[in-house]
Amino acid sequence: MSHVVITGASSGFGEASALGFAKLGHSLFLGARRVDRLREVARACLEAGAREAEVHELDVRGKKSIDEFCAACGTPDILLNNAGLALGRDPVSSMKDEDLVGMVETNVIGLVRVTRALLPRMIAAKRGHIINLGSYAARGVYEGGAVYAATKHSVRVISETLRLELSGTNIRVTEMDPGMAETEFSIVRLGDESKAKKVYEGWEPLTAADVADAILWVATRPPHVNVSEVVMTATAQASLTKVHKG
Ligand code: NDP
Ligand code: 8X3
Repeated sequence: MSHVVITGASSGFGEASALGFAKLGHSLFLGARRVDRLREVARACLEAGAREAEVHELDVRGKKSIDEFCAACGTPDILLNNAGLALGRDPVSSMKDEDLVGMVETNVIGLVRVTRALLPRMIAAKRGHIINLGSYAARGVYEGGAVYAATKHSVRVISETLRLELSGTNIRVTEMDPGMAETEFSIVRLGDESKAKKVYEGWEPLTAADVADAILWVATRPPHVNVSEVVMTATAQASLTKVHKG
């Protein structure tokens, strides 16, 4: 039985992974801003077989919120740094300042602060697994995605650096880099459900369950095996800018 801490567990990959870990009988500590949604996820996790499922409000853009969450969450065997978002599709020349700051604070600063708060306990326990949600966008660029891709390139750099810094501690670090998946991601990014739906029309994107499957696979390898990076896309997605429709 492992203790699994998940940031951004109120929807998408975080929710699907929580359910997957629940089915294995693990204990869960779930964070996000939408606590009502978290409670529903926790209830489903307990029904699915989780040993425990606790929820705690978490806004990774707030240091105090991170400190309170991390004070309450115990020592993770598995830390899934999943909370993240894209805001807008504007070019650099006209992107909103709030989108710029929102993506950097959430995807980079929040991820590092959560990791920094929990690592000393994991190091003392001489075990653990950090799984960071990067993106296929950590491996290339596209117009209207400069800052989102930059934050995900940063996550990849942080994952690589952690593997060096944690050498000899018995802590594993995995970078998960999925391509386009139909979650609430595009609703958050575009601010509109019908625009979001169009992103996935006419082809079959990844689902949250597909990505959770891969997360569970890396987390269930024997302790001496570290899956460093996972790059996965829908079969129809050949690159960041090429999706086959129809
Ligand atoms: P969703 O929008 O469905 O889920 C995002 C999760 O992150 C939600 O639980 C949300 O919770 C949480 N979150 C966002 N901001 C904060 C915050 N400030 N504090 C705490 N939690 C926050 O999207 P996905 O499941 O698709 O995204 C999960 C991760 O995967 C993200 O890092 C994303 O960048 C990445 N990704 C997504 C891809 C996709 O195509 N869907 C592809 C590759 C990577 P709440 O709003 O309740 O706080
Ligand atoms: C999300 C995938 O291609 O929209 O991380 O940037 S993409």
